[in-house]
Amino acid sequence: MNHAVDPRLLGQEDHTAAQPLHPDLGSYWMPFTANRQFKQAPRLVQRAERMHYWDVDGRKVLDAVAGLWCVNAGHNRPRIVQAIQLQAAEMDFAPPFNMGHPKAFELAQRLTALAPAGMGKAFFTNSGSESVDTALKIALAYHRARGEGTRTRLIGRERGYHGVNFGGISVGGMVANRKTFGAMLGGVDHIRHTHDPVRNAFSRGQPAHGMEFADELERRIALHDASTIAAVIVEPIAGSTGVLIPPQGYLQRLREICTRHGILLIFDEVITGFGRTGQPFAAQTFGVTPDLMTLAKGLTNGSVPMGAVLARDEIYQAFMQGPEHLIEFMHGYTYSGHPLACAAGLATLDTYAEEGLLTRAAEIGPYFEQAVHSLRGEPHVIDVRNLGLVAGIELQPLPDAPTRRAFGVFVDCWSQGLMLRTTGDTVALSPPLIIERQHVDQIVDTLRAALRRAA
Ligand code: PXG
Ligand code: PLP
Repeated sequence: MNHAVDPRLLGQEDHTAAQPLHPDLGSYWMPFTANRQFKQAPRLVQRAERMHYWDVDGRKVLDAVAGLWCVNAGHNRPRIVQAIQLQAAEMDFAPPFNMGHPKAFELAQRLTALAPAGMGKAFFTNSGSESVDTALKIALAYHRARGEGTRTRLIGRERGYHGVNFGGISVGGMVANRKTFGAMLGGVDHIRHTHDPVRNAFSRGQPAHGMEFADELERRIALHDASTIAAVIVEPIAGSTGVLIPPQGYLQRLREICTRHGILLIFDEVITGFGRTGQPFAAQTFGVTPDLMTLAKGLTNGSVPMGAVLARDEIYQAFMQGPEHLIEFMHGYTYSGHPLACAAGLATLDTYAEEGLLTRAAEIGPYFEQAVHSLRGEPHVIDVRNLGLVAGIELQPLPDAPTRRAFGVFVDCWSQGLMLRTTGDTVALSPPLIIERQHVDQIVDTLRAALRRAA
């Protein structure tokens, strides 16, 4: 056996000499992918650094989506890479039930210190989907622990995305993600989405119209009675369904209604967390504090899978009753607080802090806003919306072929050295927070040219 240190660990690798990798694609059933289409013309990346990927043929590609809304500090940041390497060598795994390791406690402490005041408890998961299901279970168990076990209903929103587990798709509002999977959770209802292009197209920041959409919650409460409702879950900004920015006053009104009726408000901040909106969390940007907050993605800068649920202290305290030797919340994952993920999370928070990244979107946001709104008037563009370092550019769908126009733009941009994301007929931009003006220019110039070529 060869025990020599791999030169890549010593930073001595010559990337120009890297061999192209062209594996057989047959066995992998790819997630959320048109498998047959992809395998005919695969897009395979092999290496990444800061704002860029390199594909298996060595082509450099600018990353305008932070991987998948997660690599907020940019790729392969040395502190994070090193923390993972050191942790892997020191301790691979620690059982999370009735055992612990210091980094999990330290990360919980550091994370809650970033959160709105009063959200002092962190429960660890391995993904956003698990965070959502965990938060829904906390909400149900919380009411029961307080003697309000009739509060079993959950309320989501149309065009919400809350991951792919059964709880998440039940409260979610993406038809395609739901329709094939049967009855899902019972006792779930939805309020309407906030997209209103007739009144709000080409808004910069929060749109002016639509605060009253929150009043639908009052109607759901009137229908079911507050005593049956446990929680309402929304994304502060709906990401996956096309970057829908909340109208001014809307989240405040949701908060006010929930508080008045004793209903928990859950913010799903899987995308909006960790600096995307110009503050550590969108709750702070919008000045609305939820009761529970779901996190993932930027928590480890995308480097090791990890999610978390942050809870208000009173919620945790409601569970801390009964005999002390009994488990208070019957829930947890084998990999909750995994050492590699905790090490990556701590190094990620260090990187964010050292470089001021959690507020950087507020600094470069105005330049980004100006640039994306310059696409107004380009072919097919029917709306541009933005906040912080996230934007949606909505295209007129091709007649009888929804999504195809945007997907064509995505493929074109990829061929021109730019990776973006499309959802439906909306192009989504959510670049790493280390982005510089020249990258913003490259993104908008490349996209503009692709729009002018688009069918
Ligand atoms: N909640 C929100 C708000 C999300 O955006 C999840 C939960 C689920 O997280 P996991 O880690 O289980 O994937 C997400 C994830 C897209 C896209 O195309 C977005 C996500 C996932 C996949 C695709 O916009 N966000
Ligand atoms: N399925 C089986 C058979 C298991 O034993 C476990 C965990 O012990 C799980 C599923 C859940 O796995 P995880 O804790 O990684 O979510």
